[in-house]
Amino acid sequence: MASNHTHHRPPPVETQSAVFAKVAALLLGVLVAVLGFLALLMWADARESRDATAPANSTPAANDTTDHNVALPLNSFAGVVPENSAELAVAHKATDARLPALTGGDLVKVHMTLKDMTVEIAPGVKYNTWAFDGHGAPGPVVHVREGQTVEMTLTNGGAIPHSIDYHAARIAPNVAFKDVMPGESIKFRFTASDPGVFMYHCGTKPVLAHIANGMYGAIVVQPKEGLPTVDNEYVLVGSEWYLNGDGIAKPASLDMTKARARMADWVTFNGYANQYVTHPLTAKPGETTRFWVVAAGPTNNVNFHVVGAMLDRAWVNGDMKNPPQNGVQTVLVPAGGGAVFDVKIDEEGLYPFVSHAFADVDLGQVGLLKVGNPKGAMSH
Ligand SMILES: [Cu+2]
Repeated sequence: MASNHTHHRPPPVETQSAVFAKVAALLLGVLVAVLGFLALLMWADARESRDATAPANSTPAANDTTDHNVALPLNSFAGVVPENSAELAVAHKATDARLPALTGGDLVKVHMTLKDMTVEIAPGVKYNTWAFDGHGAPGPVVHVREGQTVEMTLTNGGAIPHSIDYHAARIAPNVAFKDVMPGESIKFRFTASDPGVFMYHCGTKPVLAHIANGMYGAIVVQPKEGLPTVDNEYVLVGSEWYLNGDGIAKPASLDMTKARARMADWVTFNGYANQYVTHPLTAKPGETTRFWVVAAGPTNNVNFHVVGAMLDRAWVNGDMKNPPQNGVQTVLVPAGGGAVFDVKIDEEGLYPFVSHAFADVDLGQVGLLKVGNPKGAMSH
């Protein structure tokens, strides 16, 4: 009876916990094995995606984007220009900032050809861009009216895959914004259903490199019912440049490490440092000037401000379905965003327009609105 009793007695506590310990050890072993395997998979995946961010071919410019050198300090070429930079600035033909005219009809055909080209981004400073044939960086301003259909044809005349992403489009990006191989073209249509000013850019990975190399521009969509009539309309695309050399003796290319570190060498309106200081935009006293501003980045915002004036009407974020703000000093245009500003100036003078993040002014993101013919103003 006693043995029976013993037999039927539940195992002693010690035995139970020993079994539990064995099971736990076994489970732990399995867990470690599974985690180890997962870690291996993640490592392989990371390796693969890192390789995938590298462009397919190996042009020198493309190689720069795979440079994983993160040694500090990074070399800055901010403000480095040749001795004759003042003459070069005067000789440089400023990008025409005037808003191009609208075209009639329901369909607006736009054809852009991408091209690897060397451009000047500051006086005597050359840079190897991936940009737009006939324009450099930024690309051409597209100007349409709300409701018009845009038929976009993109031809890739560059050496690696590129694409075009329109922020003004409601469209499946995997179809319309897909990569276009060198020598090939893509065509797609979208209806400009939202008024404002929008960025377009290459969306091929790594996007940071493609935008930093000059693949961006602006599309203006006029609201159907129109905006108040103004006297002058200018388009300003803000962007910054990250250089692997000073670009003077030989053209600079992208320094991807500096782009990641947000360490710009030059910051510009319409692709060239200080160009509208040397060649000011113009208005007459009493006129209203409209600025269509896009911050292309790749990373920097534009904190738009006109010194000595007010933003009389500010369509913040390019929102035209609501009334504009009135009499404001500075408005943030976020990277990848746009905004529209009407500025009425009565008094003759030189009025700087800036990004009020002054590190960017220091690197070239400043221009002048010359109102009337103020004394001491440059004649050109
Ligand atoms: Cu691209």
